[in-house]
Amino acid sequence: MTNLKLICPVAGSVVLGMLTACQQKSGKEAPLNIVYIMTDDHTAQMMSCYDTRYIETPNLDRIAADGVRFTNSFVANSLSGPSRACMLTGKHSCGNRFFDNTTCVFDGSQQTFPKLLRKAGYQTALVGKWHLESLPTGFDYWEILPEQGDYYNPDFITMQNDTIPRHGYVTDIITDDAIDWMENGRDKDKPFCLLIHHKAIHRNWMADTTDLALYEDRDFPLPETFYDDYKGRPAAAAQEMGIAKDMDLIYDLKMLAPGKDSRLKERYEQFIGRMDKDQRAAWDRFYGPIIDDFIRKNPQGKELAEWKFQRYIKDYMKTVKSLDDNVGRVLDYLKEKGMLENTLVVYTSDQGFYMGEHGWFDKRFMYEESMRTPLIMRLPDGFDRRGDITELVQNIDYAPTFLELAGVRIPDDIHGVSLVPLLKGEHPDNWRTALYYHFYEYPAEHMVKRHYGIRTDRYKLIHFYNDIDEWELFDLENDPNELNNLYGTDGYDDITADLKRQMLALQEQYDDPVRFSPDRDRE
Ligand code: SGN
Ligand code: CA
Repeated sequence: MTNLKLICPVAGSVVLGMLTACQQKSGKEAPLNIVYIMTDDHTAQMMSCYDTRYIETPNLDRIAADGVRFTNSFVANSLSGPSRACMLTGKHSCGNRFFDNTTCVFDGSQQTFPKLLRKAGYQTALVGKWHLESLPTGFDYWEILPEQGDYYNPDFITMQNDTIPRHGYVTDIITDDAIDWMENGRDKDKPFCLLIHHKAIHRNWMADTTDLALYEDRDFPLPETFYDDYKGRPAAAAQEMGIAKDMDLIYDLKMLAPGKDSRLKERYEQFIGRMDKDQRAAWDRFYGPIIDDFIRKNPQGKELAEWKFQRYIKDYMKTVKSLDDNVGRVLDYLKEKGMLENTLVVYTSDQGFYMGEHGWFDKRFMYEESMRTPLIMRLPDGFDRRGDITELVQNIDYAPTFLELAGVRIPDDIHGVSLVPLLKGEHPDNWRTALYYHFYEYPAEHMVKRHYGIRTDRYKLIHFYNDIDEWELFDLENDPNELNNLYGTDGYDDITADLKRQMLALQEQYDDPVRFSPDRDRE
């Protein structure tokens, strides 16, 4: 058993001393390392350990095969910055005060799990996407992308606050740096927690030139809800993230041709302008014939919508390929160094994503595809649990999980719950039965209205507010695609009242000042 809490049930800064003492005493126990890999916008539909309709991800599947797959894993606010703030603090957005990507700066003086681990003697490092505006705190080493970063020849901000241009493809570079830190950068006498946080697979899905030719011989099935008409769901109708109406032919789908223009053309030209001669030549060699064919066929209407879907899903999958390969490199490194036995490897994303469901790309909504996020863990020795964990879990749970694994006391103000009992095969009777969600970024890109809500195993209740006042209720068992809004329909009054009561209890528990008002509801 390598669970330190069982060996050394002590807290705070004394832990490392105790670890060493414990290690010496038992002669074999080594503190657990944590390698926490997170990608951007990687949705479970695009991992073969979750969904076999599309891509093969053999390396990600290795993580699940040697550990566990969470089948009910969700975020608290489906957007990058907020999601990262939730996972660092273990608190909902109202607790960490990072509500949206556009107006917030993360207060780096607040409590985070890397800080607590570091205080307990861990070496902590972060490489890749950060997206929290202020510079990272709580890490012995960090190197981050500015904002969203670039796919090709990206700049990195270093601990000296220099911006350094790097040559190559972003997923390779982040992985190189992460492995280099494990090999050469850390104090090998200490346990470590390494955050490898990728830019991939964020919009506009620019694959490595080595992967461009993949998946071109296949046509992928349209999701069942591709032609959703949003009946009874005005907030869903108001979004600007439709593949047919909003996805940009040049920026998103790379159809740059003389005489063609688009709103985001200049942005795309900046991205490809970063490429060196060889990268650019390979890019043009691949997209050139597709552009010619597109111009010749000149698809319109439904045909154009479906053509866009096929291009989108293929570019996305090619970008996943490099990610999967690079996760394989990290696993191979850990194996080669004999470190897999005492390292927890976590793989997740900052949120889920729409792959054409409801006709969309992007995320933000509390609907299933974007509230869900993949979560798989390769477990170290001593944790025999395998297969699926079905309990409701959320990204606020990672911080307390890592703390418990490191033997650090979980502070009382953390909203999340440690997943360690689940990893040990327990099914605690008092596990949560409902999740709270709150999305704030509106008005903003993609125009998804502000909303909060509650999700239980069976039902989801959402309140869209701000410049709209609309409720939605879904029965996830009978309507997994969330097409039929039951709010206010006959026979659902008691269920709705009960969900509202539970939701208010969560809003009070998490101290969310923007909350449901039962008094107004009765008016
Ligand atoms: C960018 C994208 C959006 C995306 C946000 C947030 N536009 O602004 O499509 O929703 O990031 O994504 S782009 O024109 O810049 O590509 S997040 O994952 O970082 O929250
Ligand atoms: Ca994201």
